[in-house]
Amino acid sequence: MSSSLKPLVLHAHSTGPNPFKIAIALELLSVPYDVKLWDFGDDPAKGLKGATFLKINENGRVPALEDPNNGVVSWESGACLNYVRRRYDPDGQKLGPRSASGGKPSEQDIVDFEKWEYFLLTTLGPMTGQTNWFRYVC
Ligand SMILES: N[C@@H](CCC(=O)N[C@@H](CS)C(=O)NCC(=O)O)C(=O)O
Repeated sequence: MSSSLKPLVLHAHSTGPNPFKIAIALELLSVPYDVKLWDFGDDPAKGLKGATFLKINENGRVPALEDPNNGVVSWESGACLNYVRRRYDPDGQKLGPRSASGGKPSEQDIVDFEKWEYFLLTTLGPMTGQTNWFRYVC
């Protein structure tokens, strides 16, 4: 990845698992990024529900991702991941979707990518989170 890129800012929480998905994608693509950690709660300067962070993500959750190279701000891990893919892996060489033959991905290749992406985002991630929460926290 070009060394002239300004580091992206990945907004995260020290124990929250969702921002890791974005960090993994950025690492895989060698895109430089800095992590900014926030607290849970509504502290105006440090909290996810505080005025400063709500200007970045009005939904008050991490991950959120800022790209100072073009001013794009994204949040929700799926939206962040898809932004990173489109912008920094436009041919899908590292993250996909890829075709087995090396040509342009077919509609089936794209669906095969998206079905696992959505399974991760809507099922595996949330269910794993609930299991950990109810087994270890409650
Ligand atoms: N569906 C969201 C979930 C985001 C989420 O719940 N993040 C947690 C940390 S991993 C959070 O910010 N929790 C704080 C809260 O819900 O107030 C995504 O995939 O980005």
